Amino acid sequence: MNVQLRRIEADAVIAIGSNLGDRAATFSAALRALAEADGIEVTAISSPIETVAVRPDGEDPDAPAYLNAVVLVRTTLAPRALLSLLNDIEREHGRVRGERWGDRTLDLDIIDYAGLQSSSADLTLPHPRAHERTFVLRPWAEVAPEAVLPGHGRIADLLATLEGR
Ligand code: PH2
Ligand code: MG
Ligand code: MG
Repeated sequence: MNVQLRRIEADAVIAIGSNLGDRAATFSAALRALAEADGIEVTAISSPIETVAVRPDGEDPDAPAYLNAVVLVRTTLAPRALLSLLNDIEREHGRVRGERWGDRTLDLDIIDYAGLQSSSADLTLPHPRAHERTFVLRPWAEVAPEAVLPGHGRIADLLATLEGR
């Protein structure tokens, strides 16, 4: 008997950010690492956009500017396995964890995982601040204009409100 096991695939949304070093080179390397990882298929990559750094107390035009983009994937990895893969890729690209919202060579965040809503110490889904971040919503809307952020509604509507449209 030929039994084939097919792992269940989920759609996930990953945000990528960098405001230190050669941001474009870091993006390319991180995207390559994602595409080559087991259990991940990259289905769309937004255009990279340059954005003003957001700190806990608001935008900081004096901080190095970010490059931000959003990547859509299909994955057989469970949320925690995906998170640990992203943490590994961050580490391989010189990420040192320091100050909250501090400058970083590479940040990879899970924004949405199959519409799941869940919270634990190491992972909250969807990303708890995605709904208020134009640097996430704008590139996401480029590759998935009809997308919905669980608990918050259509991303196109969230973006229009944030951008005062
Ligand atoms: N990420 C942060 C904090 N601030 N600002 C911009 N513009 N882009 C980011 O990706 C970003 C940020 C924490 O993850
Ligand atoms: Mg982040
Ligand atoms: Mg992060």
